[in-house]
Amino acid sequence: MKRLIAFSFLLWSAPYAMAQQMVSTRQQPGAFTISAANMPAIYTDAQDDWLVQKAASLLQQDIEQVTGTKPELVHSRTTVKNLIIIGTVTGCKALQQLHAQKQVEFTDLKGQWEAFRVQAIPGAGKGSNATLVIAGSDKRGAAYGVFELSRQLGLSPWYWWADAPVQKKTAAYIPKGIYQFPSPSVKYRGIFINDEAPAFSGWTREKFGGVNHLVYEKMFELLLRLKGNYLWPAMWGNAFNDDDTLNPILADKWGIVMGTSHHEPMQRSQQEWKRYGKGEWDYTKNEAGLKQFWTKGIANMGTHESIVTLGMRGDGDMPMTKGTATQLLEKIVTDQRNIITTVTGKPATQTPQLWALYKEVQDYYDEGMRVPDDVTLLLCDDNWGNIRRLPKPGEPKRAGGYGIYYHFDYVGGPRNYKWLNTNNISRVWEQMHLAYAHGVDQIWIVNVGDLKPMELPISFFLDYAYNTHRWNEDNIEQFYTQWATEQFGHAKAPAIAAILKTYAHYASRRKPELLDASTYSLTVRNEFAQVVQEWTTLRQQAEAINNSLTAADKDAYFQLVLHPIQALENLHQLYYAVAMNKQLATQKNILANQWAEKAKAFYLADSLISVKYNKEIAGGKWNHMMDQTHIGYRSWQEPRRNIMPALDDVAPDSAIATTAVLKTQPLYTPPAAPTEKAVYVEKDGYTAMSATRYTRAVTGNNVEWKTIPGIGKNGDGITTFPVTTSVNLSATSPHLEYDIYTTGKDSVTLRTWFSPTLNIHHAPTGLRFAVSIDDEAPQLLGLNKEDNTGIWNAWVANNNIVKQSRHYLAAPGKHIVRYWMLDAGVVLQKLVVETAGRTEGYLPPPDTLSDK
Ligand code: REL
Repeated sequence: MKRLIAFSFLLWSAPYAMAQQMVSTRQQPGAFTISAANMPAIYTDAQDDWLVQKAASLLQQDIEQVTGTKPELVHSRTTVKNLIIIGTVTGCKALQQLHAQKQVEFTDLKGQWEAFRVQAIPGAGKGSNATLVIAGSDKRGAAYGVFELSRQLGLSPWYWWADAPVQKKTAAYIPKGIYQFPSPSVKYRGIFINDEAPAFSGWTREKFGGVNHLVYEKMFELLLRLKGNYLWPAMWGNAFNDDDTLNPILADKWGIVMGTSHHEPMQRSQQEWKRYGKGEWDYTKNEAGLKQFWTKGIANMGTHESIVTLGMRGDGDMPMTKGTATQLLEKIVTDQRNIITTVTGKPATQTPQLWALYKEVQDYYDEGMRVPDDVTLLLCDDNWGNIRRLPKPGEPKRAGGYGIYYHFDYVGGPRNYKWLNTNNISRVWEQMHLAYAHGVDQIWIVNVGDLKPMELPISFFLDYAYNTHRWNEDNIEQFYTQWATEQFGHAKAPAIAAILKTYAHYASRRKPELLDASTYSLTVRNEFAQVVQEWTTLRQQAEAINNSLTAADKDAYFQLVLHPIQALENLHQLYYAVAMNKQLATQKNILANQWAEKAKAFYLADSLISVKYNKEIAGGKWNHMMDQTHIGYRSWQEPRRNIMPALDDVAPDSAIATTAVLKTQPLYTPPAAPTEKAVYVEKDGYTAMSATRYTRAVTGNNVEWKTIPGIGKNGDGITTFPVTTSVNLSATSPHLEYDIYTTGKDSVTLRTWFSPTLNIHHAPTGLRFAVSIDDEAPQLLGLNKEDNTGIWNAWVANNNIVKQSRHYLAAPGKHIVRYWMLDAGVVLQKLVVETAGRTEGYLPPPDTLSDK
């Protein structure tokens, strides 16, 4: 037993980098069997938590879906069958007996947060029953154990929300042994349903009669299957606690920790204020009215597990006052905590709370405002997936720690993005890794819009929050394969994963809402045609896979893979046709009219693609989920309906050309992956190099250079690890060298392309780096010190920060470009030396490699 304890402690304390594989399809001696012929019963202690019973009944359904046979649910162990025993270590007597008999050991599970252990115990002798124990340290731990088993048996967490096909099997085996799942890396891991009109609200109205407990129960189940535990509910016209009294009760039963969004304090929604608030939403004028309103929020919360949002913003998610009223906000927080103490009858420190440093609220923090140490500081991104502030390395720890509020969807400037998933998980990983490395491990919550079609990034976000040791810069792209396997099975996964990866790369170049006929250049490098061609190829590949699938896979495949590709290929075709129409019309070329007809056909096709999603897939189950408008933006706010872009018409009698075509360059073919060191040469007046294809990497100061695959607008990116280590500039500080050969000389511009990382430590210089060519002294540059909306708009719209510096080349020929690392967190994608003129175009130019 001592050895068992020592062994299990070792496993327990070690972070686990790999998902623990427990289910096998290979029969082996002593393995616990789940099959039609040998179907175990599912046992729970009738007195154990409601969620344990719920998880057991869901496992019953899951096993039936996978094997075709429904296991029995029992509360007694006097059965002749093998048993799956599910319970919490504190609430399941059978588990306690097995522990007393030294058949299982879970002393170390007690008191843990959401940990669980699965143990397969063979029958002691012939005819005696085998047992599979799923023991949770608490109710969520037990539920996670059950859903981990379901997932490994072949039931995706998205089986309902995306019709993911069940990976049926006749038998599954859990080899004898102990499978450990320690507490998650991040304590609270959740999603925010937001910006939910027209899609989610239209869908819920039709399918559930509103945003009520019927849809929330589906969501709670999904969250647990994804090992999440936290939710900010829909709040556009919706009030979780007020709309349906079953909502909060069921959330608590399901073990979902509830909050309200960053600007809805004290567990009361904005809608409740609209419905019941008395007086103005202004603490200087209506302190009593607001206190009364908030007191009710905490009273309604009761003992339901919650995280209370503190502070206050202006009504309707607006800044509260002009400038920063620190004293006022400090008073509000103090008063709110007094309410919490009075209503709960416990010190405020015993109720989890957060203060969100969203938009202008961060200024209060930067100007010195602090909240009590037990309150979690919820740091935020810029609504575009770029984290704004992180604790400085070495800053004293806070009892309430730090969290991140992140976005996969947004309503606001420079433009809403609500339609499709455009989030590249390489960047999500890089930003959330940066956060975790800076000690942000208390709350991770992400705005997911309508929930669909964010299935993939939601899975990644919650998976990574659950176990931050699992994903890193070397294996991040394997997430696509793992995810595709869970949805479509092993055989199809590699091909589907490749499609998903390419999609993420292309879709994240620019939000579709920001695309128009002028985004890509028609002439420079034939960029627009090139981009359209890439989408067409991807669409053809995705359709070829679709044609090889069985009917059972097709609904899920359309939702998760094919739809966004068809929709975005079509949208690019539309804007390309508009661009061609305009360009040819300026030349009075009659062919402009043909392109106008094409554009109209693509505009129509856009609706047809949405109609297919809404009406045809899964028998119309997702009707309205694709109601979001996305063509015809004139400002940041969405158009009420899609609007066909304006076209030009060339009257036949005014045409002066019929056959002239645009002057374009030949389609650019990306170079094959380098087998040896790249040699860069000047072409068309510039020399371009991918940051990751350096000639030499110089390490030092205990930092190393690592590639982040797929993070770039047109490829990979490079950064330094550890991401918390900055260095001072010296001859030995870490740098990358690129050998280039130019034909030009004299004054040149070096353009460096970066991921749009923000000034996370509020440094007056911004995050620093330096560049030099040949023997000149390195020029120190700040990546992101600019703090104005105009520049930031360009960063997020272009999904890049491009910096430039001037250099002098004494002669044509060989030169060495050096990029010096100073601050961590900077992700470099591309360098371009412009010897003769600017390299225009939306995408960075392709590498100018030597032909030799
Ligand atoms: O994306 C955000 O965080 C905010 O714009 C939203 O939280 C906000 O509540 C908006 O949907 C409406 O008020």
